[in-house]
Amino acid sequence: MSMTTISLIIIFSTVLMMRAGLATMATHFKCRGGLYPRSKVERFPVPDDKVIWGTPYKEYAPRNYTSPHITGKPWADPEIGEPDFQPQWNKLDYDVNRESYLGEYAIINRVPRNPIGRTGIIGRGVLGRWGPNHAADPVVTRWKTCETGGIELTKDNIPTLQFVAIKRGDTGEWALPGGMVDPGERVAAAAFREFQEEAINSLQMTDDQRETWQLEFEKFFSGGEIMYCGYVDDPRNTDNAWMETLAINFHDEDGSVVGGLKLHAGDDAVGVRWVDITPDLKLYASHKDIVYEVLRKRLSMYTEDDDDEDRKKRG
Ligand code: RP5
Repeated sequence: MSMTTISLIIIFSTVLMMRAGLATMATHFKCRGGLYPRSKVERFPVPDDKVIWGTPYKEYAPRNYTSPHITGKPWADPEIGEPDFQPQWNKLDYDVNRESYLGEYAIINRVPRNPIGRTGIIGRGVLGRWGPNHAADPVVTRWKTCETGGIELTKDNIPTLQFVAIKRGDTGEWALPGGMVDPGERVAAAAFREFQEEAINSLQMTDDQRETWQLEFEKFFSGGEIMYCGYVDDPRNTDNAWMETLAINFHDEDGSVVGGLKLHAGDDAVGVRWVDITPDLKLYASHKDIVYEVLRKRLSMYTEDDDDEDRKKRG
């Protein structure tokens, strides 16, 4: 067996192991049990076999909790039943996207129902929108390099993919530098904006600095590839409000564009760094599944390019 074949086998079995996968993202692990974030509200216990709505759970009596902090916020919906609030569920409601990537969600007693199942709490918690709350997640990647500048290979001849992670101010967990899509905003634009705010601290830049940064990186950030769109197992989800995201991978194959980026945590982030994508990675919500998916795709493209002469010279 050639070295390339052995590497291929190791790469694919590594990825399979790491891929508890996107399937597990579409269920509740992090938004079930314990205290609801930033509150003293206990979620009603939901055993594994009672998550899906199709399984009867007569005793189910979740508390109703909507954080007082979201009341009146421009990014938050009013309460259901308020006379001026006539939401168009499952549609683009003027500039608020109330469509779910998962298809049509049910409206029960005038309130959207979480399409994945029970979370142990009703209301909106700290989420602004009833139903889907849309986010965008940039996954900025490069290959890990060695001192000579070439791609570093493990003893099994596998390259290590790195991505830009931020440390969230609210939970202290490492996460993708994503954020909410503003009403009317394009998702790709939101991903680029969030990266600038959280990983580059563009909010603290002068106008000139921002303009120079944008000129330099706009081309790179216009070439992203969608890697995932769908549900996020976010600890803030409730039975009536949940996170969905579109994750876009911006990959710097030879590390020449963003490889040398100066990272500065900004906005809601308290830390930022390049992180190796390894099997023991721990990330916020279901971000681990997203980065594993990016790794799977990048490694399969890397092996397709295995005969790339330039790369061999670089390595
Ligand atoms: C996650 O929450 C999304 O994947 C995205 O990373 C993030 C958006 O929420 P904020 O960071 O704006 O709180 O579900």
